Amino acid sequence: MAIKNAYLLDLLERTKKRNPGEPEFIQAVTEVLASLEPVIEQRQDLVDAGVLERIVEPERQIIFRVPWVDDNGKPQVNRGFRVQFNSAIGPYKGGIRLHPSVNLGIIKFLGFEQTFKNSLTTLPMGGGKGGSDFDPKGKSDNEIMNFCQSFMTELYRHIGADLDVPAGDIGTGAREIGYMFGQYKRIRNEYVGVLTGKGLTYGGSLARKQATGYGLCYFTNEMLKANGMSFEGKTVLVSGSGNVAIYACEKATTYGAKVVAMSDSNGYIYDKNGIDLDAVKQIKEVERKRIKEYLTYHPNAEYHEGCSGIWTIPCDIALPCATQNEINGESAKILVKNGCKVVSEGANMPSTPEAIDTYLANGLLYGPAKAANAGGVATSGLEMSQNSLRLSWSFEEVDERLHNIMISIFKACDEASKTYGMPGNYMAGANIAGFIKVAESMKAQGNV
Ligand code: NDP
Ligand code: 2IT
Repeated sequence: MAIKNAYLLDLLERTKKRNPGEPEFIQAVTEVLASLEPVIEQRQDLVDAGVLERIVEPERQIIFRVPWVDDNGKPQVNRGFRVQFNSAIGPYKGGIRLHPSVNLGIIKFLGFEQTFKNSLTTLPMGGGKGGSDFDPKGKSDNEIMNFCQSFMTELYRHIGADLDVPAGDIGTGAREIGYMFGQYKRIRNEYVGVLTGKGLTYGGSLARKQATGYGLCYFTNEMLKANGMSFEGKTVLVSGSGNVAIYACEKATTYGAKVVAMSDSNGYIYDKNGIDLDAVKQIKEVERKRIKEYLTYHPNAEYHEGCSGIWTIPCDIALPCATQNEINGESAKILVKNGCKVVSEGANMPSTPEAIDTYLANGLLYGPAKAANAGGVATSGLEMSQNSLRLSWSFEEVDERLHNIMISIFKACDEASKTYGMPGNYMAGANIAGFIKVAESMKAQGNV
């Protein structure tokens, strides 16, 4: 993924200098700029319009204090973020991550990726991301509500149904979105689709919960078909055991695959008979416990401490659905050695650059995050449409639209990879196809 073009190299150097201490952001920018080399060589007009300089600079970055009170009456303070990255093709759109590792660089990498992902969905959404270093683990429901209300008490002034529409991400599910929505409505005194991933009784969309995991499998299925393969009879690893992982496991199983492992940040379970997803849902969605509890349902399954060990299990298809950089070069080599043929990303940027180089050098099919996991935000876009229409569509209707969007995303990646001389490199295809729409829109709208 080395960049050779002198202009892009210089831009990358300037971006590094301007954003010190943000390795994830620089990693995401480097990957996209490297993919854009063949485009830039043909499109001096985009260089002249300053599109590249502008695309790596967020339009607005908001950092704020989030004070809240814990169950012992003790004041707590977290840091809140919202990065409004790019509004060339629509209102800012992207999730809110609640995890102790959250910092500005992580939110910027996510917002940058989101810009191209949202472009690929075919829907009119710009890129944004937010979050906090708040750790939801071990907090009571009351503490979660206190935090979410305080977070929204600042965030409300920066967002809006036609301005910026946040949603879920790590640590933010329907419960947190519900508390944030309630607080927004109370402060603004208006009932609008300002958040997506809402509960089904108050404006949420059917199939949004399933959308990222299902969409990942729809995309992967297209990629497999285009290369004469299928999910049928394949052994699959799914890392994580949160929203994306659970519904990726469900759809892969429906397609005839056998998912044998899942994980959380403490460790992974291996069940050679195939994961019992009802047990995982009970542990994770209902009880909010650790994946280790799986052994109480299936004592013959194995549990191992440490999450990266999951990649040492032999598989045909790996679906990383936990977090960034969860597959490094070494894990990628082990996957290849054990016969893995496909890596398709549910999480955002789960593969390090060394891991991606390993997939491409060994001819694996590689479904990059910004294309493969776009089903979640695409369905958020469908939730926004339903809210604007004041209608709600059936599960089947939303799921069919999602499926068609994922088919069109695969086509866009495939076609761009061929047009720019890298057939089968869906990472380059996704970066190029996502970029072109945003770049044309930025050029057309002038230097803003
Ligand atoms: P959840 O909070 O529902 O689940 C996250 C899962 O990943 C948990 O099992 C969690 O384990 C694990 N995890 C989180 N951080 C780490 C870490 N540092 N190391 C190892 N495991 C970790 O989040 P989602 O399922 O929503 O998100 C998963 C990924 O998918 C993220 O990369 C997110 O950005 C991406 N994504 C999410 C979309 C959505 O619609 N929700 C859409 C597109 C992408 P533990 O419980 O131990 O923390
Ligand atoms: O990374 C992502 O695409 C998400 N977390 C979903 C964002 C959204 O607005 O639904």
